[in-house]
Amino acid sequence: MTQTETVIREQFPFWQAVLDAPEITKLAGPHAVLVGCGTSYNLALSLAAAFNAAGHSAQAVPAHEWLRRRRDYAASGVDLQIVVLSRSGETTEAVDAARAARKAGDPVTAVTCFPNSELASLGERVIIAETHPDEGIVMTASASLMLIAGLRLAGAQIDPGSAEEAQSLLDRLEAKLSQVAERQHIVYLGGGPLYGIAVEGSLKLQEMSQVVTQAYHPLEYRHGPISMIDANSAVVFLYSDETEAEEAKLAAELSQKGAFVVGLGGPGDLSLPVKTTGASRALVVLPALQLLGERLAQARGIDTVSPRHLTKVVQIG
Ligand code: F1P
Repeated sequence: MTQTETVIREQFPFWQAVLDAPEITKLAGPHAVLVGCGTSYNLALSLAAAFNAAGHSAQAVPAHEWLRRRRDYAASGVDLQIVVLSRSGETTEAVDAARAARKAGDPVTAVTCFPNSELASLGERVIIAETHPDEGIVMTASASLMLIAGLRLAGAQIDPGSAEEAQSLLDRLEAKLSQVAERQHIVYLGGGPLYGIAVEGSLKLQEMSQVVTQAYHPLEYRHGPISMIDANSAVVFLYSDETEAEEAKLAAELSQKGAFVVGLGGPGDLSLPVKTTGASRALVVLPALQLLGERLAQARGIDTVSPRHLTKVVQIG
């Protein structure tokens, strides 16, 4: 088993510590701006939806956008706080966003995997999600762990069976991956809290195997991107329980146009039921998408421990 796969499979015992951590309580206070880069930004996208659904107004903004173009994302004079997500706690834009917020007097909550990081030193409130020690450049276990921390900050309900279902979904998907591995164009669709996870699934695959991917809110896909679909496409459909019926019609249309549709939580050429509903479905499907990235990389003979052009931390001098 590769190092990346080992970390993906061994992440579940780490989940429990973050699920149980007594210091992670629902965030109080004004509108929350969730910032991060790469995977951490994708988590922010998913979490902003979870915050809003749980009654706390929130938005996700890439760290550099927030740092340099704040006026384009929030009207001046509006009370807000920022939640900065960064596995390393050392990413330049994330750290600078936290520093700028402190200077502006906005409360900062830091979510990171490293207690001695620069980001941790800048947070008024610091949430540590300890990750698997062997995790490499590509974020896998840490993404799930920071998602759990964020869901708890949002006050979202996390289904107690989430870890068990995530593990079972990962195994069920793995058993049927060969038809996806043959395709060269992979599309991820998900709405609400699953949109950030769709973008994250798509990023994993790009990072791990340099496959051309797309990620959209489900019904947006009909409005142009559908022109890309042919027999070379696979679609990973992250169904929302509330909108499954209209999403299933789109899935059928995509299959009919030649795509191989993997339905997580709904119908498809391969359909894998998901019991967990609401925002915690985002958590349940994430490890399966991580393994999908790794398997597709393996099928292409790519070593995901040292992915092309990537480093574990992006620090801009
Ligand atoms: C974020 C990130 C990762 C990406 C790459 C570089 O890091 O962009 O998402 O995979 O390894 O770093 P962090 O701010 O969460 O540490």
